[in-house]
Amino acid sequence: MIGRVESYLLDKILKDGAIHITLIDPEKMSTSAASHTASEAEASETTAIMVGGSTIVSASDLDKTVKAIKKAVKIPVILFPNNITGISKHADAIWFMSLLNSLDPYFLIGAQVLGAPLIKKYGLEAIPLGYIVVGEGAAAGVIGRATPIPYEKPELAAAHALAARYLGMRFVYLEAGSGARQRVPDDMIRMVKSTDGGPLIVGGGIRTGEQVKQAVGAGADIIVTGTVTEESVVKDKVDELVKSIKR
Ligand code: 1GP
Repeated sequence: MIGRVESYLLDKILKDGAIHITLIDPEKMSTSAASHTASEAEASETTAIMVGGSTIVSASDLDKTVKAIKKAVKIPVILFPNNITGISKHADAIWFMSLLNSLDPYFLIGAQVLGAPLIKKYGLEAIPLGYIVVGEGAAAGVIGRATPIPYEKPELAAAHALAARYLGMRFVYLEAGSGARQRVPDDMIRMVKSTDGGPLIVGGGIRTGEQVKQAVGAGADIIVTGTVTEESVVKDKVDELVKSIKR
């Protein structure tokens, strides 16, 4: 069943061609910095806020951050969990994700089984997502015990994305890893999009409007950035990224 947040994302993609989402890692900033970042990003027309990070262990810190962000913005707050500690009742939705190229069954289905009853109890909207780690993979690759897909093997990424879609996952995420030196190559985005066709999220190592433009041109529907907003004046940077989608 498609919920309110998912419908909102799909409508925005339809209307604008592609969208930008701002990722906030509660471990990398204080609660007040997180709410400031979220409200600046909202003012620059980012579509939603994602909250998560590969090494989150404190559910209470996560709760505080999500609560503060919810107070600061009207756009949806979507959890991006690395584990069961990435679940907060204060969010609007959660990417209900499986790390498809993990060698560890815990990240394929184990954490999901543990987390599902809590998600139901909290009434969070669960949005099914196939998560695929590519290239260096960074912390997401290490923590998730992934065998990252090499950049020069786009057909493997396409096969993973197609399998995700056949399993009923409504979104696919190509993840180069937070702070990756090289973002997901356009060839890979293009091949995944032409093989599979469904909503495609791309993130990891994206830093400039020009890169956003190229990734969207190759077929990305949602661009996620985190690191670059931590390192820049949020409003100026998100303005640059969002404008390059809309242009
Ligand atoms: C990480 O894809 C996201 O999960 C965002 O990556 O921090 O490199 O923008 P960056």
